[in-house]
Amino acid sequence: MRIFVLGGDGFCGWPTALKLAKEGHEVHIMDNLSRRRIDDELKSNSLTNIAPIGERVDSARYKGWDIRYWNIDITNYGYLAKAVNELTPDAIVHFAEQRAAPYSMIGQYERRYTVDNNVTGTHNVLNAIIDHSPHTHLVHLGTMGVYGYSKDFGAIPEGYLNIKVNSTQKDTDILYPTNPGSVYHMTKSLDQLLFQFYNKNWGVKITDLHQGIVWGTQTEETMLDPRLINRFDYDGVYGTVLNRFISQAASGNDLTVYGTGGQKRAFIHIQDTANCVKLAIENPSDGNKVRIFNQVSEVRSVLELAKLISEKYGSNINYVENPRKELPKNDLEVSNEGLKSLGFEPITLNESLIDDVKFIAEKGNVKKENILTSPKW
Ligand code: NAD
Ligand code: USQ
Repeated sequence: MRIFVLGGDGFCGWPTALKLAKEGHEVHIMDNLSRRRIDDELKSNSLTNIAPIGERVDSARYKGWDIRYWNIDITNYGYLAKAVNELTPDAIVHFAEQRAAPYSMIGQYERRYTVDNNVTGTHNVLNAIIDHSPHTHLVHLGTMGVYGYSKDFGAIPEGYLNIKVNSTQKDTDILYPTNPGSVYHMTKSLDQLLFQFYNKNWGVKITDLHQGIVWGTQTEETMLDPRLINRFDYDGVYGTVLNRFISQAASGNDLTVYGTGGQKRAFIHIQDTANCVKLAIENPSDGNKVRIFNQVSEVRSVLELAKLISEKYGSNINYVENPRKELPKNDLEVSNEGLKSLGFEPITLNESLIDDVKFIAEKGNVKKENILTSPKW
C-alpha cells in the first residue's frame, strides 16, 4: 500500500513508519519538524541522540525499505493537497499534532498554537481527501483523554455509548460524551466532530484510534541501527509518566508523583502503537460510520507505577503538588476488543522491557532543571 505518515518524525510516528516500510509498504513521511523546534524553545532534549531526519530516512532506505521524507506543514493546505492529488495514497496515518497537555496550557500562545495547528491540520487532511483522493482511508491518533477518565458510564466503550432515551424509552448509540482535561485533549474532541461530519456527508473512511499513554522507546525496527533510534522525552512538559519515572530512576532523581498518585490511566508500549496502526491500515474501515478503537493495553494507577519502579531500583518517591486540574483519584476500565478482534495481542508491563528503557535512559543526559517544568492549570 502507499501510505502517508503525517508526523512521521515524532515519537510514535517514526517507529510506525519504519514498521510499515519494513512490512513492504511504500511510506511517505510528512513532517514540519516542529517537535524538534519545540525542544529548542523549551531548552529540552530527547534522552536519545536522534539523527537528523535525512540521515534517519537514508539509513532506513539502506535496509531496502521504501520510505521517503517530505518537509510539509499540514496546516499549509496547498502543499498537502498537491501531495495527496499526485500520490493518491491508500491510507494516511495522522500523528501530526501538538500532543503535550502541559504545553497546551502554558499560556495564550501555546493554547492558540495547539488549537490552530491541530484542528486546521486535521481539517486540511479531510479536505485533501474529499477533493483529491476519496478512496483514502484516514487513520487518526486520538486519545483516551477525550472520554475523561471515569467509570461514570461503566467501562469505557469504543467511541459510542449505548443509551436509553428517557422520553422515548428508545435505545440509541451516541458519540461518548467528551470530557477533555486540557486544551490539547480538547483539540482531539474537536477532531472527532470533524470526523463525524466528513464521514456523514462525504463517506470518508476513517478510523480514530483513542490511544492511552505510550511508554518505552525502542521497537524491533528502531533497534536495527543507531541512526534509527527513537526519541525519548523525559521533561515536565513532553515526558509521559512511566518514561519519566524510569529516566528519573536511571539518573538518581526522585520519582515525581503528582498529588496522591491515585490517577488511573491506560497504557500502551510503543511497539504496540506501531502494531495497532498496522492492523488498522491493513483492515480498513468500510466508511459506514467513523470506526473508533481504544488503542490501549492495560490500566494502571500512577502510584502503582511509581511503587513498581521505586521497589525495582531503590528510588525515592516525591509527592509533589499536582500542577494539573484533574481528579486526585479515579477508577477506570477500558474496552479494547476492536483491535483485539483484528489480532492485537497487547504487550503488558514487564521487568525486562522496563530494564530496556532504563538502559537507554542511563546513556542520556537528564537535565535536572527539566524534570519539574510543568505549567500549572
Ligand atoms: P510527537 O510530538 O513526538 O510527534 C508529532 C509529530 O508531528 C512531530 O514530529 C511534529 O514535528 C509533527 N507535526 C506537528 N504538527 C505538524 C504539522 N502542522 N505539520 C507537519 N508535522 C507536524 O508526538 P507523538 O508522541 O509521536 O504523538 C503522535 C500522535 O499520537 C499525536 O497526535 C498524539 O496526540 C497521539 N498520542 C500520543 C500519545 C503519547 O503518549 N505519546 C498517547 C496517545 C495519543
Ligand atoms: N503524572 C505524575 N507525575 C509526572 C507526570 C505525570 O504523577 O511526573 C501524572 C499526571 O498528573 C497524570 C498522569 O500522570 O495524571 C498522566 O500524565 P502524562 O503526562 O503521562 O500523560 P497525559 O498528559 O495524559 O498525556 C499523554 C500524552 C498525550 C496522550 C495522553 C493519552 O502526552 O499525547 O493523548 O497521554 S491519555 O492520558 O490516555 O489521555
